[in-house]
Amino acid sequence: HINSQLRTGKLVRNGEDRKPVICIEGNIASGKTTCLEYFSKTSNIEVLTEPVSKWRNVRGHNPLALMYEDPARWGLTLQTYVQLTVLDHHLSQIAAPVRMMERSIYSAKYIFVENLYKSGKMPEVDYAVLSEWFEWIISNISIPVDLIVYLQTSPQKCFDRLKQRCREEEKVIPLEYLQALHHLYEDWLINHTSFKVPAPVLVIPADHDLQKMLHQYEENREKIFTVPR
Ligand code: DCP
Repeated sequence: HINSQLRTGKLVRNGEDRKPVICIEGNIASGKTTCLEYFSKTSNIEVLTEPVSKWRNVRGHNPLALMYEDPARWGLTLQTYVQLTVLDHHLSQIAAPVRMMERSIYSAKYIFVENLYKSGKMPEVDYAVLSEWFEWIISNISIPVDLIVYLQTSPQKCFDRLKQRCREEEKVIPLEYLQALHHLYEDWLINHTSFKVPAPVLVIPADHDLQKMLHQYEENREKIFTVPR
């Protein structure tokens, strides 16, 4: 079953014939990139990592750094650009029978924009404009997601990894920021108390060291690629 799905990439849903899309979700530094890298070695899978390099350099500007320096001033700027670049990923032609991608337009809105607004760092008018854009996009453009793989971490673990990887822009991130994102993720994907979940969720505990994580990815391979029909 898994092999035939991988070979043909066919997924028939609502009479529509298209290739399955799997989104990898999780907190900052939860290990999404490692997960995607691991599965990129599988043939017949196309892997799209997040366009974070674009967020650090748009025509010579760094909206990611600006957002961390002054979220109230630059949150809208970054999140508008994130929404565009992620939408571009969702809409790009799928080159292999299955697509795996980092995050989605949904988490950009339900986690990051929501967090900026809820924590009082985004003016209400900015939130309203971003929300109008988002609502327009998801009501007018088909953005299929067939499975969400949620890398579930503790905020403390992400904080430790963040300090280790030392990305310049992220040096200012406090533990509380990761805790807030964690709660938004849990309410969305585990407790189902906030926003509509666009696809079935597979939870993978992701606090473990690299070896154990790779082992778990292998153990979950079948579940991941036998995308629910
Ligand atoms: N970011 C943001 N708003 C978004 C998406 C991301 O402010 N809508 C920020 C958070 C991080 C940076 O962009 O500082 C990169 O975010 P990710 O968590 O998506 O990427 P990582 O590289 O941290 O993922 P991982 O370590 O899990 O591979």
